[in-house]
Amino acid sequence: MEHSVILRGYRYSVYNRIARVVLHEKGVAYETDEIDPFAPDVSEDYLKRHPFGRVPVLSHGEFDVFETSAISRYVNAAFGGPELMPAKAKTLARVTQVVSIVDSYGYRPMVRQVFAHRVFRPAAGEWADEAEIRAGIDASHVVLSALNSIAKEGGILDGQSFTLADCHLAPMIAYFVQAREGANALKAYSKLADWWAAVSQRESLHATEPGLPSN
Ligand SMILES: N[C@@H](CCC(=O)N[C@@H](CS)C(=O)NCC(=O)O)C(=O)O
Repeated sequence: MEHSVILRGYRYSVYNRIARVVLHEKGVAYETDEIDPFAPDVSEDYLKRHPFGRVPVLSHGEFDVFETSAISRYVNAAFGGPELMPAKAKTLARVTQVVSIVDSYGYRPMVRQVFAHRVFRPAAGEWADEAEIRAGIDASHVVLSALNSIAKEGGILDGQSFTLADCHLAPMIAYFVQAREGANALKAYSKLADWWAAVSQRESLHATEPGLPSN
């Protein structure tokens, strides 16, 4: 009997979307369990699966895994479909580097500051802070520059190959460029902008578009 796959997460979460892109690219059928990690009443059951109370968690039968980079590697290894991790050591290092850059240095400025304050919070009818947007754009430049250097080197982020680097980066950039300041900032990094022009057309991104809240 096949074990069920359940993605437990919040529809607007960029990390949730990363996991969805990976599942989609691998052709894995899955159910969703909607969990809002910002709600005051996250259930005890969920906190047993994710003691830090973040999203997402992937459940495959009895097996639960949290941390999106672990989820994406697990899905890539456990299921058929296209291989999303390169075999060559140096290319593999670049993929893991991009996943880590996005997580450690990109998420906060690009998503929590720029996208949240310019796009999401206004859509949800919440107060937004221009200073957060400015600080987020300032901090994003070093991230975009580092990613652009990796794209320039070739091998990954070239719009033709497709790896977990694309799966992790694309949902972040998709949110970032919804802010006009984000879209303008990306233009200065031409290899990355070319990559985004190609990758934003992928079926997996269209299929996982989360939309915005309406207030
Ligand atoms: N390191 C975690 C980060 C996940 C994360 O931060 N998710 C956000 C939503 S995009 C969240 O759950 N935030 C809830 C909070 O900050 O309390 C991962 O890779 O899964």
